[in-house]
Amino acid sequence: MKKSALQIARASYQPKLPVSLTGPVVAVEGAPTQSVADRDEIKTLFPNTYGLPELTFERNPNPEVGKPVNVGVILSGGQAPGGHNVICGLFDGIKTQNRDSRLYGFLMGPGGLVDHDYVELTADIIDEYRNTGGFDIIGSGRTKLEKKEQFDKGLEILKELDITALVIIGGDDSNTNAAVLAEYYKSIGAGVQVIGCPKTIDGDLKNEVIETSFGFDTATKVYSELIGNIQRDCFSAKKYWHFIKLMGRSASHIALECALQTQPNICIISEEVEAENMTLDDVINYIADIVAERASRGLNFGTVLIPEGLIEFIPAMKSLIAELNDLLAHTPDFAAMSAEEQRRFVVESLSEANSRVYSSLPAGVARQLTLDRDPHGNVQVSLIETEKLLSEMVATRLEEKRAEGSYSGKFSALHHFFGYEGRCASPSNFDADYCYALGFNASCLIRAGVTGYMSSVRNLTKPSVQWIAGGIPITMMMNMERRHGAMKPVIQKALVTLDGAAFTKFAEQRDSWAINTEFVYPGPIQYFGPAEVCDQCSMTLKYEHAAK
Ligand code: FBP
Repeated sequence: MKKSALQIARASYQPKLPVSLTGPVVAVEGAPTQSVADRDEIKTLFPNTYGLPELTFERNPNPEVGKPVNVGVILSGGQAPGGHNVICGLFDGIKTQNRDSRLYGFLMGPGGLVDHDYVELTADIIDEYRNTGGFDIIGSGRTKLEKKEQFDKGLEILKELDITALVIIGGDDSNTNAAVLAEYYKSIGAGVQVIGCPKTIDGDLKNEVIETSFGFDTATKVYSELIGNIQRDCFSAKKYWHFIKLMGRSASHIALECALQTQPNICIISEEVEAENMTLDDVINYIADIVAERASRGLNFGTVLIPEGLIEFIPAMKSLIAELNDLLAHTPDFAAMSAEEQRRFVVESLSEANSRVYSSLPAGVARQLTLDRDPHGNVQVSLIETEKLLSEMVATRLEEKRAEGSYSGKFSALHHFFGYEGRCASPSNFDADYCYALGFNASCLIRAGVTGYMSSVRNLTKPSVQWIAGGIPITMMMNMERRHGAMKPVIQKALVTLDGAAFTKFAEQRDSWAINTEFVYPGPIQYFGPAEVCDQCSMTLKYEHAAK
């Protein structure tokens, strides 16, 4: 395969490991842990893997030679920059322990385990993928591993290949499944450890002990570059309002980080919309008022950042979607109905208030809310054109203002959606190092003999040699939530907190960004050059650390 000059140069980058992982390690146990909520239920559901201690790895002065181990690895869910480096780190880790160790990749996500679709990852293959973006080394998928039959079927191939540890690289849902699988294999004495790795560009798999998920850093840098480029064009031409939707199915971390990096005129944060109990009209008025104010100063241009998940956070929409989820989960023949029958069925079956909201939506958006959920039961918000919905409603509101005499500007809107552009980008130095460390660290968790743990690398605002490596019991991050119409144990999603350091920084400045034009142009990710350009972590991480 032909390679670009950057790919060739980048292949020889050697990711930096935390100093504790640069030689044999010993696992130091912390105190026993508890789940973040619903402790009795989680403890009952995970009798074998609940309450385990946190682990930290330190250099081992008296190492023993490691035995060879066969390990399986799965990439699960949406792509995130750095996934290949997790696998490279894992490969190098198990080979460092014993060169006869072997790594098998299950193909196209968790489905590969169930369908016995796999490839042995040899040094030749691994070397082709060092420091590259994408998940194409083994592919990814969204099959949900949740049934005993799937676990048993997977165990057959694990036994056949003599695999005694499985690493699942995924987001909150996939790591939830990893915890359930770990518990099951432990309960039947299967002799297979299960280790998770925190992946998602959305940045919503984080907590006190997992500082960030990998991929967030690179993806937000790519989007910020693009937003900066648009802002420079916008400031040059001075004639368009750009409505830019940004990925992040649920939490608004991506939009917030990009706002901090680029200083747009407007950025909507879904979590604030929910907390302030804002209606769709409130959001429209907020945007239209800023557009009108800028127009009164002769500024008929600007940028609006919109988080992909906004629609689900508008309280009336949230209640509608929750009822729809239950309704659809209990209506197996829904997919067989015609579009017209579906609409009538939904309107008649919903409660009065939700039925009214549903009927008031543009037909395309309403229909999207009833289409197939992803395997984890989520509405596929990336398919809803919120950026167009908002700009059309803003245009209507501005015409009302014009009629009232409070607006006399020009409003010409352009639309963008940034998501897929960033998910497979070549990992930033931060993600290249972080991912390699997460994978290498997973090999140490395997060596330590534990199961149901997530690979954890902390102290991330410091240079990578000072990072702290260890493991966190996944049950520690869990609570009970309603999914598919039933209560399920899941990893608690980290939403933007309105008293958090990143949001506070944004809120302090946004009124000034709205009226004055204070755009920042971050430019493309740099891989070679001064550390202050190449090795910076995300602003979210920086502000969150500074506040500790
Ligand atoms: P993960 O949570 O699996 O990392 O995926 C996140 C995401 O990139 C969201 O931002 C987006 O809504 C979704 O995946 C898109 O899914 P798909 O790749 O299936 O189109």
